[in-house]
Amino acid sequence: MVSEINNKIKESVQKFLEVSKNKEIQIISHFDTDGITSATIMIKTLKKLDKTFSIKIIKNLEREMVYSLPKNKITIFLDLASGSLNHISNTELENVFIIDHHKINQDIPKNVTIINPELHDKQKISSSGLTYLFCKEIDKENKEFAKLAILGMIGDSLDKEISKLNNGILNDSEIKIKHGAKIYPSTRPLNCALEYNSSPFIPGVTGNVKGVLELLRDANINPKQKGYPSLLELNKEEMEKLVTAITLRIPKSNSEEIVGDIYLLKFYNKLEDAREISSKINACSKINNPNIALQFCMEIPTAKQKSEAIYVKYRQHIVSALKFIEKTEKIQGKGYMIVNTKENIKPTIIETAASIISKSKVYDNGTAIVAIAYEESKIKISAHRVGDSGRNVKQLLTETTTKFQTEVNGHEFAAGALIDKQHEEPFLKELKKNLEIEIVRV
Ligand SMILES: [Mn+2]
Repeated sequence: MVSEINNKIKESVQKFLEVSKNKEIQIISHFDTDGITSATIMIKTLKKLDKTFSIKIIKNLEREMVYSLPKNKITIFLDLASGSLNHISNTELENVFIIDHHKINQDIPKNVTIINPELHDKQKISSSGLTYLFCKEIDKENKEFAKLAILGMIGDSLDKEISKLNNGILNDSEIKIKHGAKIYPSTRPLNCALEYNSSPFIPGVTGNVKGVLELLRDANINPKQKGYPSLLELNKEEMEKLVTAITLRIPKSNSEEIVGDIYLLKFYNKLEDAREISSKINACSKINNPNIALQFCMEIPTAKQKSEAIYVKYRQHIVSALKFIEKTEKIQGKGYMIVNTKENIKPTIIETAASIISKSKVYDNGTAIVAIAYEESKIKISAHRVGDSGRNVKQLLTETTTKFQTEVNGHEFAAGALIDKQHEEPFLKELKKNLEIEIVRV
């Protein structure tokens, strides 16, 4: 049976091919892995069609930006814009295409063609997956881009949904799947993988060489002549022992968080762990430069070393940030933990570190984690909620920052804000007060 969204994709492709004849195209995509992979699929497809296009990678779609776009081009928004339809309906952009999976905030304006599962079956699929289906509808040969769709799925933490996709992406992608501990990269020696791995975050092991060696000893995995084996080289018994040793160090975890599918794909002609590639794209884009992330994603030779250098640094920053948070003084109470890292953690890293901590099983479900870092004359606040229920951290930050004139971004389980450093003390006071009075809603 052909699903509703498939029909929508077919229709949209027909319309796109019609209206884009002899017209320039502008692509605007999000700066995370899903956005970058979506953009790459689109760029490669348009190149094959010999179209003229430009590309912008952005963090947020701001009103001014939408207004500043040339009106007579074909505009394609990828992995964003579903929540900005109000801005788009007020512009005179002639032809807008949106491929996205975020929440839709209003009726679809006349100038917009939108592909979004929120309007159909609400299937959990990344924008890269949708962009892939769109581009494969343009040309079946575009099957070669399926692996990019998978990387985007992983980037958006939709790994568990990959095996449920019933639209051929997985088959098209020629990805190899293995089962085992989700420590990545599974292709490199285990001691290195464990030291820099942060999802799952293993207390006493992540970022701790001594802890890594102890864990490997407990699992009875010993170095061979050329060093420790990679995860992929383990036999069944060794894998089981490794999983047990990890589980013992994260007692509150459930097995799904430790064990799962490992995805292997060819990248720059080498078999690589998809989690590693996805994480590298994310790091390059967010920490350094979205252009390098795009070039890496397109497997352009000159981008390989550059991206590796950025990624190595990024992982070191993350690991030392986690170590710092583990050791430093925290403000803790019932259902919350506040950590003010001041100038010790880079503002570009704090959000990722807080997110890892919130997923780490070190804190109980429902706990609100608020991490703070200095960003020049401002302080950056990143709030996360552990698990599926508990405080709405966006609401918490919104209520706490009303006096300090700022905008809170995010959702109920992860939110962020930037306020002037002069408000640091009053903010912390207000935050503590709000955390103390708010009763966890079940
Ligand atoms: Mn996405």
